[in-house]
Amino acid sequence: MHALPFSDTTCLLVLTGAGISAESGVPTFRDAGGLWEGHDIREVASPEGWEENPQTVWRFYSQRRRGLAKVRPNRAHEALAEVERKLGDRFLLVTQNVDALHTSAGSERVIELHGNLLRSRCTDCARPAFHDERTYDAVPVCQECGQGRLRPDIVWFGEMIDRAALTRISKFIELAARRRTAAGYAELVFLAVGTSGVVFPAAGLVQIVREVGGRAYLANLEESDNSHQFDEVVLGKATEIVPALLAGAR
Ligand code: BV8
Repeated sequence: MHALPFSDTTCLLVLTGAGISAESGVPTFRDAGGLWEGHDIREVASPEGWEENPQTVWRFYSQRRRGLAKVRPNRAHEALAEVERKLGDRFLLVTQNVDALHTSAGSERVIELHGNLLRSRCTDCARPAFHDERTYDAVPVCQECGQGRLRPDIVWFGEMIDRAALTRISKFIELAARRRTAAGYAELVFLAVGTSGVVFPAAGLVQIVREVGGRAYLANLEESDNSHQFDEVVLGKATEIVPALLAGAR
């Protein structure tokens, strides 16, 4: 089993997808074959689906909120929280997952690129997104403005990713790329875990890292859509391969 090439100046950027939470019992996007909990993805995870049938969307997200009550972080989530404690600001974790399991495992330097299942926000007023574990059969009205409808604080297909999040990621890459190893690489290692490499802009990160001279590793159960873009692909279950890959972190 390979470990990542750590030195005491290595910067580690990690991207996780649904596969890292699979062993915690959270259904992946891919295994659903595009039919999450019996719903067509577009129907429940797009602005069009929301406009057409907000109630169906809330039933879908309520079902997933209920599912979260039973799940816990696994050894892969915990290994990433451990590495963050060692590397500090030389570490950044970007997740496509909305299950908040990285935060529960103790990770703090986390960017939730696609939002968070346990937050809701108003479609109309400027009320900031707020922690919300409630489940809804009918579409809730915002208590603050009395007009808007509450929606899950999730980025749906066709919706923009938070600009500040993207800026934070590119700054991390830029800073790390300025430092070179003796072998001439950027002091930047990119590790993607449990993602099919289908959804953008997350799936485009490997390309950006390679362009600045960073090294890219994929830890996944099987080859992904963009496996060929990685320096190395380590196949296996996240709870087994991620702790081993991170063993040399310092
Ligand atoms: C954007 C929220 C700018 C929902 C999600 C046409 C019109 C509009 C947009 C587009 C377009 N064409 C392309 C786009 C861009 C679009 C996109 O990428 N589409 C894809 C489908 C082609 N992206 C967007 O719309 C993004 N916004 O681009 O804005 C814009 C705007 C308008 C027009 C153009 C551009 C927003 C994307 C965010 C979508 N929201 N989630 C929710 O989660 O409730 S994405 C959804 O897919 C989930 O977040 C999920 O995480 C994500 C990706 O899936 P993965 O995480 O990779 O999970 P998956 O199941 O696919 O794979 C799991 C992997 O794990 C597998 O490989 C498996 O082998 C592995 N695995 C399984 N078990 C294990 C394991 N590995 C290790 N161990 C195990 N045990």
